[in-house]
Amino acid sequence: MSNNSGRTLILTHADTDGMCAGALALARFPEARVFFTKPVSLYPDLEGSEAERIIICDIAMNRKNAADLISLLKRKRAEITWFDHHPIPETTSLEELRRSAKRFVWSDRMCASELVYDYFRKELPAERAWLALYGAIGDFTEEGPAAQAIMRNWDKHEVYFEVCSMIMAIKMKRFDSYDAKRGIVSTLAHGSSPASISGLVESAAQAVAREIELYHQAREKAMLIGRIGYMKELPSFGFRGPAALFSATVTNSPVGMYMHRRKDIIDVTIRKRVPGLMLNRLAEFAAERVGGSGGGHPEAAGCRIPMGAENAFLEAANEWLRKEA
Ligand SMILES: [Mn+2]
Repeated sequence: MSNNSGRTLILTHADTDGMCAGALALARFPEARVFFTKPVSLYPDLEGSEAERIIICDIAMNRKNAADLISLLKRKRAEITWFDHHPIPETTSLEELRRSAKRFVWSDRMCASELVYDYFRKELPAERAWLALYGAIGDFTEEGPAAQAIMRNWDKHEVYFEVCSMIMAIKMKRFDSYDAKRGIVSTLAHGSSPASISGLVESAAQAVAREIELYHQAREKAMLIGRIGYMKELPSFGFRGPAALFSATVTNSPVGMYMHRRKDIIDVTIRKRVPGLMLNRLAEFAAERVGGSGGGHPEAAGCRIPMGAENAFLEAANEWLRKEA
């Protein structure tokens, strides 16, 4: 990160929920600068910042460096407010995090955008509630009571059109860079609609066409081990969630996975088509069995595992399914 001298810094996740949470924070602090980060890069980003106020949105606490991050939170002079909804790793606790950041706003029932909206709602225009809904739809929490209470005020179809245009468009090259995403965040913070962004709806339509093609590829290529359908190595970066889901759909399995090699590790994306399964637990269990790491949400999870461990990983995931589901 460069030029860290501004007063307010927003550090957020580059997915739909993170962008909407960041936009809500930016609507509250319009002079803030927005940077995208990830759990692994939060520490250096925080350490390098001289901002007086730092708002962290939608970034999970990393279990591996939790202790370092907590001591950094305590050391920083900045007023740090951290909004998150990812599971708290067992290497720390909610109480410890609440003692360490100035404010640690956490729930496992709302997405980050809903949390930020709820926190600043009195200082925001009423229509910024749309961003809470966009984030909820992006992160699959829109059926929760908080999102439903907001949704009743608005035209659902319009809300879905806007956010789904954005969700699909950021899968395409034109909108997947941090600069393009910063542009979207600023548009959202000002109250303009995602679909009004030049080229966004066209990119969304292209993404939809690619996704339909992906479904047809899944019908040909998806494999099955136990109760898990999976695919490997498609030219589909940005489409890993649907690749995992379609692998489950076409093999009539409860769980689907997509595996993608990056350097000497395998990135695994996991989705499900049955209610109730805690995919984050499955990911943790099966990845740790083969010396990798995993996590995420009950609805959508992911792992990194060593190359060559794919079959042992799938066996471990099936073992978890036999025990837990
Ligand atoms: Mn999120």
